[in-house]
Amino acid sequence: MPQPETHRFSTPLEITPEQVRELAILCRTLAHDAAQFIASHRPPRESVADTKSTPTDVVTQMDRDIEAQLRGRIVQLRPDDGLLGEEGSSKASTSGFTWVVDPIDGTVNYLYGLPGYSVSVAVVWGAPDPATWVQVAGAVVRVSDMATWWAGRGIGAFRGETVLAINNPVSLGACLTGTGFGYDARLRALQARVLLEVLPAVRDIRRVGSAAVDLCSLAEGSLDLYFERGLSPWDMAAGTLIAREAGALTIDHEGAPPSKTMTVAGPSGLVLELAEILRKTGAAADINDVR
Ligand code: LIP
Repeated sequence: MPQPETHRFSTPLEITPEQVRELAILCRTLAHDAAQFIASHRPPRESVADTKSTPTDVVTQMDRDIEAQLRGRIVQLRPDDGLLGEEGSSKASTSGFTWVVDPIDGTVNYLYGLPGYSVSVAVVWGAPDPATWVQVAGAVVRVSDMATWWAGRGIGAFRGETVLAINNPVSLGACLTGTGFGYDARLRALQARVLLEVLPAVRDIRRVGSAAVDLCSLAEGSLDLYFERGLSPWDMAAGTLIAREAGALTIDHEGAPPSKTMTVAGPSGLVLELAEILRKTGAAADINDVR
């Protein structure tokens, strides 16, 4: 008798390294083609099509067009898989696999013509929820220079064909640390307070504007450490896998899997040190309670 879908998704993932690699290469191809389209079709002066959670959380027509293109290709190539996209795509999975896509991560950079934006494509096993998903493969392509980072579960992380490995700085004080800020002014006020504690403890802070690029920069050693509150599944689905396959520990501030509440990534000892500062500063506090 066929098992209900929920039962099937709770079964462990059984997949060979060759199958993981095939999925990783598909992520890479989809992200690469989308990035190429963006690079060749960006109008000289881009404009805002709409806003989402707050007036500063913008969406452009390109975000929507790219998500529609990714959706079309995924449905055609992998009809049984589910889909979750930043611009609203949501399709249930009947295979157990779900694609988690961010058509443009770093939309504000895209809008202003700054280089830190990317396409992120990942495939996960189970519900597309960072608390429970099994990340299988993912790719991030930075549009400005077509830098391509990709990884598969258990097969490593790569930039092009180069194997990636994180840095191992001697102390927190030696860490160039990436972070980002949310779109809600109350959250930003809290994030500014947290920075008062973090900034003196690290080498310096970088705010590039694309969480996916930050996590890949960590993977290749152009950042040492990364933390951010407020990431959605599509911001981190490919990036946290790439960082982990390059040797990073990826957790929330309490040691659970990364979540919207907090993502901390880097060498394990330093991640734990930074997580402790984040706990002490109340970085994950309810923003309604923050004064
Ligand atoms: C953005 C990020 C950025 C983060 C923003 C936002 P979007 O994604 O990746 O680094 O700080 O809060 O989530 O909205 O451009 O796809």
